[in-house]
Amino acid sequence: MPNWTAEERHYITSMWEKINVEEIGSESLARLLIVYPWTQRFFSDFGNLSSSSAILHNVRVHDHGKKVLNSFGSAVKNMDHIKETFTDLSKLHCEKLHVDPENFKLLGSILIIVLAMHFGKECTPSWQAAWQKLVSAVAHALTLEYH
Ligand code: HEG
Repeated sequence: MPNWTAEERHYITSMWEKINVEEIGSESLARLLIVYPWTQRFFSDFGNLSSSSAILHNVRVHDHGKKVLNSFGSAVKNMDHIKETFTDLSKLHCEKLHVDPENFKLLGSILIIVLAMHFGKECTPSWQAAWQKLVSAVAHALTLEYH
């Protein structure tokens, strides 16, 4: 797991405090489902996912996006113990949900794009480097219980 510089911790925690988890979480999950449509197969019981607008307005997508980003927030709060934080979720995604771990990376890059759209000029290259490191660490931690 990564070592964090004071600057990286700052970029991550200060932006996290400003994030509207429901808004950013639901937009990120909706974009994942729209941009990479094969990811829809994991959410076949979520109702209407037949168009971009259906996905963007789907209440189950909103709820789940919020849940995923809140869980992501536990990485922000436990930056020095990211592996341990995701042990149970890694087991769940492997054994019960059968999610291909490649998708964790896709969601991470989408989250960075959504943050960049919301926070604009605040998202400097150094900001991006710190967040990229965080989303990679989370994606990696989520793969550790895969077998
Ligand atoms: Mg996953 C459930 C977190 C990526 C598919 N995901 C969950 C849950 C959490 C979570 C907290 C609820 C677990 C529970 O009910 O105990 N997911 C999580 C994180 C990330 C991630 C932190 C990556 C950053 N998930 C992810 C991706 C997919 C996926 C990329 C598929 C493309 N997750 C998935 C599904 C469920 C969860 C299908 C069950 C949803 C349901 O039926 O409610």
